[in-house]
Amino acid sequence: MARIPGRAAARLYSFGLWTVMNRGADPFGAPTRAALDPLDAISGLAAHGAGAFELHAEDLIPADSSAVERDRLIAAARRRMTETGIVCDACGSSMFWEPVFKDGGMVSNEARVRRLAVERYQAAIDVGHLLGAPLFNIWGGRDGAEVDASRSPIDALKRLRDGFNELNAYIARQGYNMRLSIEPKPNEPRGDLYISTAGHALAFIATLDHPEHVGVVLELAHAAMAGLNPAHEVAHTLYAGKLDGIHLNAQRALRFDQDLRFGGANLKDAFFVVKLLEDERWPGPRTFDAHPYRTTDEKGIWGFVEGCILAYEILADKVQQFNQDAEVRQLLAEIKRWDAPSESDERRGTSPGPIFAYERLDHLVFEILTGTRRA
Ligand code: XLS
Ligand code: MG
Repeated sequence: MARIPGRAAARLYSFGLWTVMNRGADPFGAPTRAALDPLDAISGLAAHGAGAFELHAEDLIPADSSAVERDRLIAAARRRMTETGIVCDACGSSMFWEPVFKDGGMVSNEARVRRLAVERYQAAIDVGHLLGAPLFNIWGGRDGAEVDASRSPIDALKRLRDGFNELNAYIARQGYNMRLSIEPKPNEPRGDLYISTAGHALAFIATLDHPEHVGVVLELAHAAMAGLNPAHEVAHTLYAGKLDGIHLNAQRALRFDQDLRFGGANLKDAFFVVKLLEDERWPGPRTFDAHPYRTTDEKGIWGFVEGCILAYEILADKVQQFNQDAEVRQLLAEIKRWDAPSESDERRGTSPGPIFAYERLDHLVFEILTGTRRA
């Protein structure tokens, strides 16, 4: 739980281990920070306000580790978790990083690589289970096309369907108490991914053998990369009862994956996502998936962590302020009045209807967000 001095510890905040282990590299520059040990990432997160963490199995256990090494690292992580009280809320795999998966994992044109991808996911699912993760989240970072002539997108979707069905069957066979989720994203950064938005993910899930076991992890930056309204993306997954996780960060629209700290861009979008999660009392962890700036040093990482959490807390306070503001309430009540049919409706026919006070309402959001509202 959040342990930042002076702030309530009411919400469960989570970070991907890869966020604090990120070394500041980007497509045009080498790392600017030393590598952080995954066990220190776990303790550091616990000490700086996070109550949970998410990981790629490979963040903790390098891909070529022996079984003995794997067990040793899992035992060490579990010890850190017991010592600090932090829990693991989701696991995944970063196989997309490795050259063998350059043409995709479960969509690769090589049957051998597709098999390897499923086996790697199964091994990562085992790691998640041993760390107590209730969710296995798949972001298929290479499951897209740089060259559309290379395969039919329908074949790619069928391969993904078969892969997800097999993973679901594996979880059931093992008796794990774990759901699967898909994290959509439009591109990475040169290939177009097949499962690009919340809508794609929801439609795809409906084609699986057990759609009831599969949900969506929605990332704000991914919605912004597609030029979409992140709050509407979150709303679709909530409406479908499928929001299994949220990745909070910031991103300017239609750019490559920036993964800016939460609050680092598009304040209003962030506000309306927080408003939705808070108003709907969504019970899941508030997970951050962002990278400290390239100019941040090893110590600065913890300021990044606290900053993301504080940004959420501040926006949650703003949501409360908005919901309690007398003028906002009055304007919303006036709008609501028109929701019920009335006897005069027939007389009004197709007249253009009332002038809603949207200009004022929108300005009030601005005043609340900028801290200039005096009410
Ligand atoms: C990348 C994704 C990734 C997932 C976890 O863009 O956001 O970090 O969240 O694999
Ligand atoms: Mg993410």
